[in-house]
Amino acid sequence: MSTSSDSKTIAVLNGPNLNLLGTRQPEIYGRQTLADIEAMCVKHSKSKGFDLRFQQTNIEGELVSMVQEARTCAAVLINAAGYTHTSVALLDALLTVDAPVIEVHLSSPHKREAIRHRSVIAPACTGVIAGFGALSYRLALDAAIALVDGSLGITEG
Ligand code: DHK
Repeated sequence: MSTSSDSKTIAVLNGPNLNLLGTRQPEIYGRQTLADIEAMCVKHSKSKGFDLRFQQTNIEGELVSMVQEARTCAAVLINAAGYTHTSVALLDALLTVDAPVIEVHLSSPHKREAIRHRSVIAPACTGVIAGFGALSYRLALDAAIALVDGSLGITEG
């Protein structure tokens, strides 16, 4: 959890069923628990000088509220899980975030059922990192930090 100003905080928001990581279809999502992923993200972001706000909910409206509360953060990583493919409310919330937003997935949705091929939230995201299991989160943290410190040189898109 963050103890300093939000400008040095990255929010990592997780949607439904991700609390079951470790036992949920491990052949797709891996064997690491969400607590394992949080610990890895805290350690990695700390090594880069950022605090982390790591949250999970199974409830769509709570995820929308978490996005609203993250609007003052330096960057937002979001694995919206099933809501990725359905939630206009989440898209609307993410469109209010000025900071970089990175869409994250453990699996590669494009390799899976057609229903997962469309991301409703993608228009609000700077980019997407998917298919690398728990490593997706670390790669997304690095991408977010590079966007925040300007080293990517990308300001639009
Ligand atoms: C997680 C889920 O729960 C699915 O609904 C998405 C995503 C994919 C993931 O790979 O992290 O389709």
